[in-house]
Amino acid sequence: MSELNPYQGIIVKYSRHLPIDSRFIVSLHEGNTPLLPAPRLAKVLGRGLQLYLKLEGLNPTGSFKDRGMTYALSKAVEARSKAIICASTGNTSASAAAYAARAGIKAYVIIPKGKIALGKLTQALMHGSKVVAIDGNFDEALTIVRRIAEQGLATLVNSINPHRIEGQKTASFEICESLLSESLQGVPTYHSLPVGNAGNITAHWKGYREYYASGVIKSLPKMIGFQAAGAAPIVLGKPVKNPETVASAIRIGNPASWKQAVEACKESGGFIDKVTDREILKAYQMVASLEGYFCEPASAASIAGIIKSAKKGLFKKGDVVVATLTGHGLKDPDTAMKVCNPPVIVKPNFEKVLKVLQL
Ligand code: AN7
Repeated sequence: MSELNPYQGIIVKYSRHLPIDSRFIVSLHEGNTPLLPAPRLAKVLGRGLQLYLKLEGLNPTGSFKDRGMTYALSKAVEARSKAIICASTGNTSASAAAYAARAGIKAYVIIPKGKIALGKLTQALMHGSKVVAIDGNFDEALTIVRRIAEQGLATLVNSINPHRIEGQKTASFEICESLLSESLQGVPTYHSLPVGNAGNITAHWKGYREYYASGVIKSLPKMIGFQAAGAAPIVLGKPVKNPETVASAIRIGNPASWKQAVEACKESGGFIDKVTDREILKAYQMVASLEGYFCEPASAASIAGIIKSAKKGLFKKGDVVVATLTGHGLKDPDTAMKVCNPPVIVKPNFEKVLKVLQL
């Protein structure tokens, strides 16, 4: 471990849980993200909730995907793979492209045409991946990618690759450690996540269970997941053929980890519910304006879900609630600009500026 840089990413930190020969580690020093208290937002929710935001947008490529990708790429390199492939609603492709660049191997990315936030597409292109946009949705892209991987042409790095789930579980480890350091017994009462392909909620539950089994924590959180109302197959109990939502990251109609996510919620005593685009956009603006952190729309589904659940009377006084903010807001400036008033344009004149500022 270097003295200048003691933190070297999740594989080094959690080597016992993520076994690999250190020669093969591909890392951008991901993880170690803040667990930020959100007192102003908590006050709006009432009931004396203790709300914390896990800022996964502060990972190197701006989303939680980096945790799974560092391990998936390291394992691909260990297996002497020369190329990786993924289907993506955006963040997976950005992360896969970055880690493939770091590893010096080729990345192939299949995306739904016109449905990827600009920042994410820019990342995939900048990192030198080969990007193909299909005139279809994420689920169709994943079907094609699976076939390519089955033919042995490239290593699949979507979350059906078990190494992705292994890496992503470290977010739960960090949350437990942060809460233990605040003498909160290390475990939230509820953990809220947005649900798309359902890999992340599956991974988090696995992480909590491992820490419980090894005695680090003495209880388990209830896992609560939220899909966008127009892309809510798990809530509806059947695949959605044409998923639609403003939260493009979770525009998924047939989640790969469907069964595991349902199990996680059931085992933990939680649930999966849906939130409307209007609720998502409201939560999106509230996080930014009340807490000073800018997340992407899909991430705000976790907060919209907490707001909806609070209204239904789910929480008790003193409950500790963690929401994962999965991706950074700067990835999707187009959606942000649509919900904000544009700046007023005036002549470079002192009085005119004062008047517009209403000062
Ligand atoms: C910001 O990038 O599926 O339930 O292809 O980017 O584990 O799928 C992204 C998913 C939540 C949902 N928040 O997580 C992809 C992709 C953000 C995301 C999710 C995604 P999963």
